[in-house]
Amino acid sequence: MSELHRIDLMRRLVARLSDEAVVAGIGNTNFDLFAAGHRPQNFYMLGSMGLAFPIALGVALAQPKRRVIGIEGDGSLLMNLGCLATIGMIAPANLTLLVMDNASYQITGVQPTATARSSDLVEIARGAGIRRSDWARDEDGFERLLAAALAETGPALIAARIDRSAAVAEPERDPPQIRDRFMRAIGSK
Ligand SMILES: Cc1ncc(C[n+]2csc(CCOP(=O)(O)OP(=O)(O)O)c2C)c(N)n1
Repeated sequence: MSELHRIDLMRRLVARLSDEAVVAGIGNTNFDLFAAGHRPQNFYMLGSMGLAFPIALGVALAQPKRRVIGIEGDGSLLMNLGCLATIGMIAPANLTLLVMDNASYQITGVQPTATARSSDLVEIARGAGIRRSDWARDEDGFERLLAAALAETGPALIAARIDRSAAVAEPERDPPQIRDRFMRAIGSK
């Protein structure tokens, strides 16, 4: 499996978006989502690991007609694997999960995570009941999986092994503003 370029993948995702809500986790996932093109329907989780997928699940349930995408790093997802079982059980049709796996806790010093040695987050997600869980093995595979996930009945999880290139931009650290702007953009405020 090749190592994909993080920001390139995020740009490919953002290029496909229209009115989807996107919830990105702490770390490079939210830096890259912002860098690839800010939109008010983006929610940037700050401070706590492992909350992108649970928040995305909540938005997906509250707005079943809207497509919702959650993006999480491997370190953050490993901290909160139980959310995969909840998502597998509830199986929201409008939810797509993206795992950006750089096999490390990069922003705190590149300490290796369990995916560097022994864990496979796609296998874990399948075991948790998210049957449509796949590795994007290259850029074309990523595009194909993403197109299918956004068009078909979910949930679906796409994971990519990514590089550790430096972030090029960061969202403003203003949680109330991020929350209010997101809620207005999805019509819930
Ligand atoms: C509950 C909790 N524990 C620890 C931290 C410190 N911390 C912030 S980001 C981070 C690493 C995140 O790793 P990952 O999700 O893989 O993202 P990456 O940095 O690799 O982009 C850690 C350990 C935190 N913010 N919250």
